Amino acid sequence: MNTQCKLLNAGSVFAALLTAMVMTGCTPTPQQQFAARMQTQYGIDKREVEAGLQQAEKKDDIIALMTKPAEAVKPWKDYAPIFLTDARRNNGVAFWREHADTLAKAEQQFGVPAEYIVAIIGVETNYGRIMGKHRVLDALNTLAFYYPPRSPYFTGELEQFFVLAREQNWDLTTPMGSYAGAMGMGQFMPTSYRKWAVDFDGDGQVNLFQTPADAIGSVGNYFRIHGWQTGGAMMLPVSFAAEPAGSLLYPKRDVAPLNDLFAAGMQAPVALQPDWQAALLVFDEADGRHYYLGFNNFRVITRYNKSPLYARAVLEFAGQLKAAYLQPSTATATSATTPPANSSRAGVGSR
Ligand SMILES: [Ca+2]
Repeated sequence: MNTQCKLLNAGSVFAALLTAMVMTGCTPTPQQQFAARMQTQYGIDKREVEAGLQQAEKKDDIIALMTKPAEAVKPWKDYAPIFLTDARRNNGVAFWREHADTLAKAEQQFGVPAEYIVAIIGVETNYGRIMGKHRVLDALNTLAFYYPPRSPYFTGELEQFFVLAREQNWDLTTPMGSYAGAMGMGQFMPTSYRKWAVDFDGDGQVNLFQTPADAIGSVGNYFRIHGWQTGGAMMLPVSFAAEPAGSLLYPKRDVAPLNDLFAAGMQAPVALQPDWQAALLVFDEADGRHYYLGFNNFRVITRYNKSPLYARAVLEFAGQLKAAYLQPSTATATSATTPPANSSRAGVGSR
């Protein structure tokens, strides 16, 4: 018991005036509690953790950015042009050509076609061009301690960041990332970095910031771990005579047998078995509202970022990349008239 606590217990006449100080002295701050937990659970000296946290800054701009993620407000017709640009596609084809052997190896090892891995790295960071301008320590510190709606999640990520930094021998203040703390070419959160990032070039380090091979292998491994089925269906347009109930739409209704959708009047352009499984998606396109089935692999992409808009952008971009990769003369011919990459946004880091 410290001196201030003794004063309070002794009933000192000054006790009331000292209450605020006493409370500070007797009750550990959230940061002190965090540091104590890091020592107990991970064996990292709490004084080191407290010293690390003292280097962290609270960033009000990060809290502002968290309140309105782009994909929460934009319909597909406005969302798609942000990611599906000629410039990004040409960058993707160049990335694919440069790392063709590594992508082929990843496809063989994880069962994920190259175009999906190239699409993810393109949508996330435009092939390492935009990996985030925030110190990861600041981002996670801000969201763990000063953003109550997501505090439990980001406190967990801050814990994993301290452990990751120790494992990777990083200075805590060095890694840069998105405003949510996602890092590297594939924008991995600390938990994902520790669990699923792989050393795919075999140099003994897992470096998602500077080693494309590690980023490629890590995205492939992430998809495989989250249930990617090689050759599985992705998305299929369907229609309804009358607007289906909202309870049938993803994510309220997840991937499930199609019986209830057929019962609601769903019509598909190909024959589907009622016991096949898919989620029902809706997108507001330029010519109105359209429905689609999203199959297992579509949902796997949403494990990278939960937004169906994001998953569709990855899916369509992958198709464009593959077509351009197989027809190199077309990609070259359009490059002279393409606009610059239109994105200031790194991944928001749900993975
Ligand atoms: Ca490596």
